[in-house]
Amino acid sequence: AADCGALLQEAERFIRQYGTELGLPQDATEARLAYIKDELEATGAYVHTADELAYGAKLAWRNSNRCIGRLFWDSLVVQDARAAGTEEEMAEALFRHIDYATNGGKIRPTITIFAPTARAERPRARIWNEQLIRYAGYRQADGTVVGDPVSADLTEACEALGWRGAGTPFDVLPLVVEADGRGPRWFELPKDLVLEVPLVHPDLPAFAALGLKWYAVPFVSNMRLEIGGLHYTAAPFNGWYMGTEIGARNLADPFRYDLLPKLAALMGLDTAKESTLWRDRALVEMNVAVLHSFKARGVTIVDHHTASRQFALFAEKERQRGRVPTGRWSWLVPPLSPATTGIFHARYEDTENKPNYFYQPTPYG
Ligand code: HEM
Ligand code: NRG
Repeated sequence: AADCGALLQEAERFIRQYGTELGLPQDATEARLAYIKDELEATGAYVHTADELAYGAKLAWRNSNRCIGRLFWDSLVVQDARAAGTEEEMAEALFRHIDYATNGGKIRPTITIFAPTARAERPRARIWNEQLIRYAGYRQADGTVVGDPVSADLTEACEALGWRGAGTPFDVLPLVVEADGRGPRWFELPKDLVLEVPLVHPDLPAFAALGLKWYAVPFVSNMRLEIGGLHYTAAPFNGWYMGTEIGARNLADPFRYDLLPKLAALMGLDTAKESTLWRDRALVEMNVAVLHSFKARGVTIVDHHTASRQFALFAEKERQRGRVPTGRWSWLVPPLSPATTGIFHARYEDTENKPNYFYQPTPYG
């Protein structure tokens, strides 16, 4: 009952914002608040309506200061999976999410929301994966990693649960989920659910020989969605990729796939001197290949110039609505040719509003 007051305050803030933005009659909001107050006193928690849940998830996206893709916040599709009480039911809902959102390449921004908790440190549902689809990383005796180094710890955790991967650089990790204090249990993803894009370059035929690919859809699955004081500790969401996430970071970072030296060699660049800008030239062609390959396969993707303009439009619309567009410049600014985009030359207030998506402790390792 002590922190019931804090929860009520958070609930009230959210319910009032919900009512105001959707133009609900004042007495409906007051009645809803009175109901929630009773529910909180009786049970220590309250239950969002399906509409509150859906709007809360959208608001959380709108408030995500590190996200450049927020122009489309109001079109998020919400799958209510609060009733999933077993690992099997969670896996089923996740498979459905992947299938619906992937949509053969015409990606639909979607979120699946599992059971909430009033106390974030006591989650009922958790997903161990950082993303529903990600490549394993296998630590080798010599300290190198086969696959994606970012997944090395989770890969070892999966192996400790009995999972064995093929050992290629692009093995899709299994889903690892916990429901209501049980588990974890792991589930191999059905192959036909995982859309991938083989990477080719529009005018470097030799590029294909690198044998690269990436998965079509980023499903962020390790963040906590907070709405009105309730914590949804399993609430995986997806939009589509901005090309630089793959081409300038995942495949290029020295601590990820680290492919710029290989590509530069393939391009015949002089890598003995930094001043040839071989890194920059390889980086551009890597990003050309990513955007070209996704488009060739009919998979939704956005380049960083278009995304920056979409973000400026989002900020403009927010101001028109009388709201302050918030953002974190260091994340919004793209990692390729930053100063060619408007974001580089803009400034945003990094105020953290709720509802929002937050980091939470890793449940393994
Ligand atoms: C971060 C783009 C949809 C929530 C990001 C980042 C990019 C991006 C480029 C930075 C990622 C990084 O540097 O690692 C997009 C695009 C979308 C989209 C192009 C297309 C529709 C969404 C959706 C949500 C969302 C649907 C939630 C409902 C977030 C959050 C972060 C983020 C919470 C911060 C992640 C972190 O801190 O690791 N987004 N996004 N985004 N986005 Fe979006
Ligand atoms: N940089 C990560 C993905 C982070 C989220 N990005 C999005 N989110 N586009 C990567 O895998 O490269 N989204 O929901 O679309």
